[in-house]
Amino acid sequence: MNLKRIAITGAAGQIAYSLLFRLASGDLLGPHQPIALHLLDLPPFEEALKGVRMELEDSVFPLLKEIKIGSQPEALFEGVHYAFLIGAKPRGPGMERKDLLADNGKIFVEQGKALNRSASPDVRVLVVGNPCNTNCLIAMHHAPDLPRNHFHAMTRLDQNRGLFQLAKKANVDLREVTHLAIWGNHSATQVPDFHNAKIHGAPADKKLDRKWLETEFISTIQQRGAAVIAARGKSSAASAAQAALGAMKALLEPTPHGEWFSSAVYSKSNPYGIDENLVFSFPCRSKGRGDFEIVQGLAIDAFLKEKLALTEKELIEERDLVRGLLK
Ligand code: NAX
Repeated sequence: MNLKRIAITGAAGQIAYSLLFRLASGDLLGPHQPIALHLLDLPPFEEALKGVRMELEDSVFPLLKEIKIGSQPEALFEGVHYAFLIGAKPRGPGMERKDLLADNGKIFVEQGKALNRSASPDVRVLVVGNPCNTNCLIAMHHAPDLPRNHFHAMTRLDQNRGLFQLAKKANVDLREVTHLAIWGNHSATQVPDFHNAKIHGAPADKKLDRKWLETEFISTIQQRGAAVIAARGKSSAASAAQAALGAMKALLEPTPHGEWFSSAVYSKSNPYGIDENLVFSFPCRSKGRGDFEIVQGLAIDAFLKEKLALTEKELIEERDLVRGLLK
């Protein structure tokens, strides 16, 4: 079997530390697919990457045939089939959102160009580093030779958080909660769609108190990242790695009939009237092998429509703030 190459940026960071060992053990591509891991971080972290490489080696994963480490995106993205773009600068004290957008945006200009030049043409890209929707828009803009539908930003963790809260409230097994889509931005304006979500196959808003869904449920999901930081002193890491795996895996396997998953994708020609030049989270369905479509024809009730407008507005504002990086 041909080697599949997987790039991970921010590879010395905490999400990567939870992700790499699972990739190496076959959690993404299965127990027969040999892989190479390409680990990218900033120059001061190359030493730390050596340590990560030693640990991967010492884990004796039979599927892991090669490990590359470094800080040059173009060299590290060479021939990669999957790219997890996790590395980004955290928001520092006193830093405004627009500063974070500008700083991190520059990273994704460089990485988009590098993917365009050296990744495999069928590469699938998942942007995790925040603000992930707009970073993804920037990366795809600078990779004009790669199809835009090969780029995703991660809202899978929000979906997973929502599934858990619905199952807990309804007191049902996690597997009984399905069809939960997240719309819009991976931020506090995101819209967890309880109207189309199902519990035991019936609409969640028929099974649970509508007031709870509109208030506590939505705000718990929107604020969950902050709640983890407040409790743990660090942002979500293992759950983010689990979500990143789930997000990429969802693209590779055909979605079971009638179901969907959330992913933030290019909004061109979307069937919901959202601005057509954003990376916006929609319910998606995979045809397998990395190809997907946006699920059409879902009913959006008046409450959710209003929320959708807010998250769309926020993404348009983010795009305006990085206008200079989208030339
Ligand atoms: P860490 O600070 O532990 O690690 C980030 C790593 O990225 C560091 O090692 C840093 O040196 C590296 N890095 C920075 N700039 C880089 C560049 N230009 N090229 C390569 N590497 C670079 O952060 P971690 O907790 O792993 O989080 C990483 C990112 O994920 C953050 O932006 C975070 O906000 C984002 N998240 C996104 C989530 C999502 O659902 N989309 C959820 C989890 C997480 O908050």
